[in-house]
Amino acid sequence: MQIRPFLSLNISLAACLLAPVAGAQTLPKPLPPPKSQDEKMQWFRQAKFGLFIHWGLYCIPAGEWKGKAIPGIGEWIMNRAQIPVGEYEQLAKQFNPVKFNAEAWVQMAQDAGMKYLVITSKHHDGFAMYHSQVSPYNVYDATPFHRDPLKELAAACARHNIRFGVYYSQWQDWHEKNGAGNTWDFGPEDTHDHDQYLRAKAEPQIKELLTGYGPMCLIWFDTPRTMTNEEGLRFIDIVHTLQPATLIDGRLGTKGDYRSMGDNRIPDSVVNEDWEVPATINHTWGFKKDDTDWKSPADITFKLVDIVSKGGNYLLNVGPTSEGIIPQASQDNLRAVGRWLKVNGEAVYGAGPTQFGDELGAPDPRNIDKSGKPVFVQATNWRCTTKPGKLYLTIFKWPGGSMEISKVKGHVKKAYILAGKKSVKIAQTGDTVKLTLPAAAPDPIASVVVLEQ
Ligand code: JFZ
Repeated sequence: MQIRPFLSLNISLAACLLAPVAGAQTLPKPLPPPKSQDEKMQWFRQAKFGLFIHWGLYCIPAGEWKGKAIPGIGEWIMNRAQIPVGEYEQLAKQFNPVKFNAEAWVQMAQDAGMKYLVITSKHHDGFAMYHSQVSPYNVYDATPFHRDPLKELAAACARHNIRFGVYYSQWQDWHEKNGAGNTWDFGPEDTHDHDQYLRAKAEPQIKELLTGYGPMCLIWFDTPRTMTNEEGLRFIDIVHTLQPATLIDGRLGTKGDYRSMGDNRIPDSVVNEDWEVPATINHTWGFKKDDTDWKSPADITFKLVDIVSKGGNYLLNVGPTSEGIIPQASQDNLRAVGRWLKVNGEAVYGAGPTQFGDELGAPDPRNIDKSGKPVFVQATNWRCTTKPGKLYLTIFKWPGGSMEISKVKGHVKKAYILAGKKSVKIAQTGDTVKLTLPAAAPDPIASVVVLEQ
């Protein structure tokens, strides 16, 4: 039994007393309508770094079905192994992640320096990870767990000042006859009545998510495939009516509030619009027991600063286990990034893209790809992020002694290392600035030199 302050005031005392501690959640009211698109995007432009969470029944098989390893991303196992609905559904009876602790997950996101959290409310497998009234195929009604992890996470996010959002697979739903994607149970796609599916399940579930979980920072729609513009507009209408401040990602099939890049696809150069890269910390979204190839703290830090220097946001994923635990290695690596951000976050949060561009790399004219274009060779020595009057040079390959920056616009008044504010000697001739640096890198991951103008 949940307390929903803005839905029902009529909760009996007995129900309150019976509610498990973790289930008794108070949630803030949704945000007022933004006055402009800039105002709507403001938190997103500030946030830069978010936690993506893929959690669902697929974390139980964790990449293995009937003793066989199933290749590909973990959350696609039902599709990849062509598991019939009736068999896949049985997983719900085993779902009992008793170690799940919303507070601990959100604390980890906070320690990692992440400012928003986006969790799968329903992935392509059709299983709702929240207490839905629309379909009993949900974590509250169909499992022995009998809790609503999204409600608990939304409340923990509110306590920690982390924005809460959900992923929702609005087109593919392998559990439903009229959803898209399941042709092994339900026959060819052209025999599915997709519109019926949208009206009977996807749209009502989006309404539930927008009314029962407090302020929703964004909805992350995905894989629209053949969805029409008109069908997309119906979702936009629901979002605008119920929570006008909620952002819509770039995969609704109809224009959203920002662009979603391909998975793990960081663009080569600055992209001058609002955008985000969804990315894995290993090679899967949903937990797979044999994928332990974790991105290191240095790699994640580079990718984050690289993305910010190109104007985007980094939505980095973890795949919790069927016990409800975020794999320890992902936690450790994310916390190491958070320690770096504690010292150097000024170069990331709210920072704009580079003033330069040449430091990002260049196409190699001797190396032509299949489409006839020269292959872009990324440079990784340093990145530049900006704020009014300030250039942040995040240096990954410490030059030792000195470093020259050319094409600097305007006069540099002073420079210092962000960690400890230790002053750096500068000499500017025209648009070239020479920095005299300590011989050894101050930080083994990356050191930020601030140029003030
Ligand atoms: C989708 C999902 O199918 C997948 O399971 C996961 O949730 C991921 C975040 O999103 O997969 C996609 C969707 C779009 C692209 C790549 C993978 N894309 O545009 O490159």
